[in-house]
Amino acid sequence: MRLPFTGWGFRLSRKNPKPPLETLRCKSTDAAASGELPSTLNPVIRRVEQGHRAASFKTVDIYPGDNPIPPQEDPFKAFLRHRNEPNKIIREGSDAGVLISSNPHKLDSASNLSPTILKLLDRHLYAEHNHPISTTRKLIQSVFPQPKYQHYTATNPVVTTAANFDVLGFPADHPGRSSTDTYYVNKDEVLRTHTSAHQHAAFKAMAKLKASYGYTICADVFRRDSIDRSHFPVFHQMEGARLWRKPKTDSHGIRISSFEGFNRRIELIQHSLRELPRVPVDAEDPNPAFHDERNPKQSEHKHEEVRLMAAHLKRSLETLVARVFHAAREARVASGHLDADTVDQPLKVRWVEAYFPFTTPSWELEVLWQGEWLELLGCGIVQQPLLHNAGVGDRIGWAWGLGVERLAMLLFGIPDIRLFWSQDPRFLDQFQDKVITRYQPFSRYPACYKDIAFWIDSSPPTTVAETPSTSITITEPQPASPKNPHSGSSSLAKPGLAAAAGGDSTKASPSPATTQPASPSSSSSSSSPSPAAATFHENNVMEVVRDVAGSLVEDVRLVDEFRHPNTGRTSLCYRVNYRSPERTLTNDETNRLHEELGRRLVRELGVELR
Ligand code: FA5
Ligand code: MG
Repeated sequence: MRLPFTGWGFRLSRKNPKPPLETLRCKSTDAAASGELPSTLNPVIRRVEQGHRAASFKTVDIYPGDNPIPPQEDPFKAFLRHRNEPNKIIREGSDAGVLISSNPHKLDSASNLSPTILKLLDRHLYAEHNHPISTTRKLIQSVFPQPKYQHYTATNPVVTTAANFDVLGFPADHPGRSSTDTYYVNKDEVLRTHTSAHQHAAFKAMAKLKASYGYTICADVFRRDSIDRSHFPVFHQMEGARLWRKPKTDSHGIRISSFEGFNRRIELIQHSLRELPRVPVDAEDPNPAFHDERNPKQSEHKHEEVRLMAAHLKRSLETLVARVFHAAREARVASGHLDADTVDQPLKVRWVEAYFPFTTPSWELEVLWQGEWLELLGCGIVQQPLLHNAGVGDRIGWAWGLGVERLAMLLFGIPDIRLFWSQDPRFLDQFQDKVITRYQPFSRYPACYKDIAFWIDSSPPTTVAETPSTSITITEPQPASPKNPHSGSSSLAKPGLAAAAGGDSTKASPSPATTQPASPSSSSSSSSPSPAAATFHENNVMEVVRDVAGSLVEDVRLVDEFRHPNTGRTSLCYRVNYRSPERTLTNDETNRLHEELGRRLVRELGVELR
């Protein structure tokens, strides 16, 4: 069944967008946009003071042009280029490095890349013809049509820590910066944790684009996270923004005063709002457009501007969600999974106040899907210093960022996030470009649960970084229900303050002083046990599991935790659910994996098996 939407016909200018150089290139017909992004900017540091939300926004060069080989290139980097073995950690003497997207990177003591994560680079699922991630991207882009919106993809996953965090005003102690949450290439570079890492570059590009007032960016993003059916260390995000500039002249080209310019801008936003279609969405939105303490507006912005921009942002995103869910419902009806009556029920969504360092006020959008609130996206009014630093300080506007898999799972009825990475033709052959079809499970292979228990410290007291899943309750693993891909994943919808770019704000993050980044390719190289006490973090267990068993593990959860009354030592027991989405695992195979997991946990995290 083909989607009934208009807007599918926009031109995708490059079929296989694999630019050879540092990326985030405009894929548009606008000549100004088709080259490199601007490479120089004066460093400006601005501060905005908003009570506890004080933040600093830095300007740096995110895209230093063509990344030409410097005349005096570091010999080891030259060696990496010469070896030309992409996405593989190469060691030579005391040096270690990796070639990613044709760029050599040296590793250092901050590096925590693993072979497993490196294997997942360069897949570019968002550009793979017929792939559900690619179709979902195109569906989202169709809601924000060219040429008013430029559509970008960013193939090189390595960004500077400045681009990922500093430019966006992330506080120094934000949990997203922790090495337990983020993949560090070295102390200055990370695998991007969100597409917002490219906001600054995209805003800089907008300064040159007369015909456009917004953009979308799609890319893969990387987070050291828990393991379950809706979390994978790589997933896709899509980001969008829309700006309004303050006119300097009236409709006859006659110069107007700054005051008049403000009034005209309000009229422009009003006009854009009126142009948006009204969609049949039942939206719960109990909060005001902004709230001085909880969700403040920026001092530069007028009340009316914020009210109108918030309304425009929310209606645009409700339109997006309505389109996606309409397509999902049609596919369900076509496949006999839903009767026609259910189709007519209005879609239920709710707006929740949120916090992102780079927007204020901010919100998250949740959708009621099969009885559960599911978080789809974060959004807000762009922090003005960010726009100033990108050369578009005369404009104001909104931005959003969403998880593409979250939408794709709902659209196609795909129950397990690992399936998106499958190269099994029984999966891939089910999908066609720009066609929403219901995923037909080709088989459900048996699960094999195995527990692993260990002491995490040799001497009291121990601090276990708290995560939502580290409750002490013993839970029986929930069998996956193909009808409800999100059953048991209540962490998907968490009202309250949101954490941007990973680093769940509900987690206690280890302080920088006690944070112990894994050594380069921690999983394979470290032979001396690191002290587990005080530095233990659940995400490190997840990372070892991923390295040992890759996508053969469906989920991992803490099922028991206790403190020994005499010694004060803490014991944890994790249940690892081995299940391949593509074949039956043998007992021997899972036993071998599980034993290897035990050895690696001892070696790399310094735990003591029980
Ligand atoms: C961000 O990453 C912000 N950069 C979004 C943003 C952009 C806010 C622009 C304001 C302006 P967050 O960490 O909440 O926010 O992630 C955004 C979305 O990505 C989530 O709502 C969810 O749909 C998706 N997402 C987050 N973590 C995962 C994960 N581990 N697996 C799959 N999808 C995820
Ligand atoms: Mg969030």
